[in-house]
Amino acid sequence: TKLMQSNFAPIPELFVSYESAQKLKVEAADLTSHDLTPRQICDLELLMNGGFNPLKGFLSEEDYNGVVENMRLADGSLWPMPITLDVSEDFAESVEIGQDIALRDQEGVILATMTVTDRWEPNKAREAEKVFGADDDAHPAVNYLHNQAGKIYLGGPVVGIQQPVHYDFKARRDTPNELRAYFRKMGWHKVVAFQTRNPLHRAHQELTFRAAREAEANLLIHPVVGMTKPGDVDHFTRVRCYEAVLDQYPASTTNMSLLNLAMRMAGPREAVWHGLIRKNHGCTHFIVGRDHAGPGKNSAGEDFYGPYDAQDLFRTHEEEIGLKMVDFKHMVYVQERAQYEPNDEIEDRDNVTILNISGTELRRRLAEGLEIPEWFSFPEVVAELRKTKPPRSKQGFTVFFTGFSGSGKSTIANALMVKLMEMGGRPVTLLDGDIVRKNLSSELGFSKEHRDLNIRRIGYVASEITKNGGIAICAPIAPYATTRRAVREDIEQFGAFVEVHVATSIEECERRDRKGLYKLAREGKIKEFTGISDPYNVPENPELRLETENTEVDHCAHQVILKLESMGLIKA
Ligand code: PPS
Repeated sequence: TKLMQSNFAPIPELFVSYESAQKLKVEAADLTSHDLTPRQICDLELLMNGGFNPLKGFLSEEDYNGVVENMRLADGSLWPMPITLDVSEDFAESVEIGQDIALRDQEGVILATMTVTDRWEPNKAREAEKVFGADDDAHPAVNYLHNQAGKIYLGGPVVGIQQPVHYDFKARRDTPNELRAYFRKMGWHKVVAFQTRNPLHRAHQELTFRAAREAEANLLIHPVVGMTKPGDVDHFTRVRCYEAVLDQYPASTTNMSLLNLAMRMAGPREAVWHGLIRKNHGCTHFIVGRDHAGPGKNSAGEDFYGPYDAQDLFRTHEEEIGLKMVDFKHMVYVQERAQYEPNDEIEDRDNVTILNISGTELRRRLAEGLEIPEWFSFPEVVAELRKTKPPRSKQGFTVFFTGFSGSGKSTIANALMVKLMEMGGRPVTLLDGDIVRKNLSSELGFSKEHRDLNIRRIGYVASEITKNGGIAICAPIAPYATTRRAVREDIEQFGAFVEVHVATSIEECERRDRKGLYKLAREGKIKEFTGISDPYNVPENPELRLETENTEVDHCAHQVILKLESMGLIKA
């Protein structure tokens, strides 16, 4: 095997000099501007600082086709991931080939200019199949491709003006050349990089120690802080966890640096891409684990890739990547020996106790506030995770009542609020239909568009309350199932969403007619009245359905309380 040595020489960046950048900034005021998406900002940062070397800009059509079809740029060099500037059709039509455009961040700060050499409509289904392995929206990057990315791609060389600004963990962010300079200064000739998007526990520490020992290399913990898999622990929490673990490593042999990469979860191709990126950052070795950058299950409930596909593809291209792979051993805890060992190397497995806590099990224990043993993780890491993810009984949540006007939503919601306030512990906000229409949606009527807007506003406020640990009780009619689902998705990022269908029949509501509105609706004096002259989609799978006829309000509210208890949201 060829001896790998870290490359100290700087790699090419796409930045112009400070003086030229100042000049360009002024000149660019007249250019057509593209506002970069968060993912494009991540891509641009690594394009400009050399992390994506040899790319000189967003891919041209020819390079794109080569990358999609056989992981190669038009000049033959290995590149597995399409780095593309997706834009809307309208924007694409507004630019001409050969034109320079300004690439701006979301505050309008100019980061780069790009000469548009290519504009095309990609075959997204093909891209999904070839790059991500299946045209299936259950894959986060395929979902992004179809449902978020613009229809048209623009390609062309980029001139870097400035790095995207980061306000967090500045001292821990390094460009490839900064890391190369660091390795040079420290005299590190071999460096093994560990890619991660998860908090580090004892098993990871053991495996990184082993990797460094095996490769006789220094260690770079290189976590991704750009974009990872939806639902991951946020990077702020993770970096605090990494900082805590870093104290457990010998300081002179290990470093940690944050990588502002937007991951695609593309398994094998992603592993090769990660390798090339680490090579650019001056590393010589790279740890590839089981199911590297795995996207989870496809829509049929199966894995997108085999557990070792990433290792296989990496191995095939190892020479060309220019980085040696250190393959991840699945580490498990052997109780009798009080240490971690590679699962496949335990010979006396029938005579020892092998312990392991999966990611799913860890999340369950955090959600339920259960013990996380010391053999599994570090107390500091567990403390950080518990702060971010308190047990469900301390998290915020939303109770969302839906039903006809006069069904009893408000009355039950009110009773529920009082009961929750009696218990105490979390602030409670009632977003009743009428209150919202007065304070948030006073200009709206009852067309489908207006009702949707009204419900989305309620959902937004409820999601903020939930995020901040409070209880939101919503009680609008919310007649459309798709809108309710959208609100559910907004809220479930932060806490539980409990849909309660107040199933009072339209006949009963009309019989009660508390506000006299049904009479007016029948007379045609109120148009688009839900249940009379406007639709109501009955919830198919609400967390709870309440029959109110012949049932006391108090009892209805109590049923909600019981539901919340059974979901672990409140303690009995
Ligand atoms: S929606 O569809 O969810 O936006 O409706 P919401 O904000 O809950 O408002 C419903 C209350 O407005 C009164 N109202 C009407 N309801 C339904 N259809 C029409 N056309 C209408 N016009 C006025 C009605 O009193 C509802 O109050 P609740 O508390 O539901 O009885």
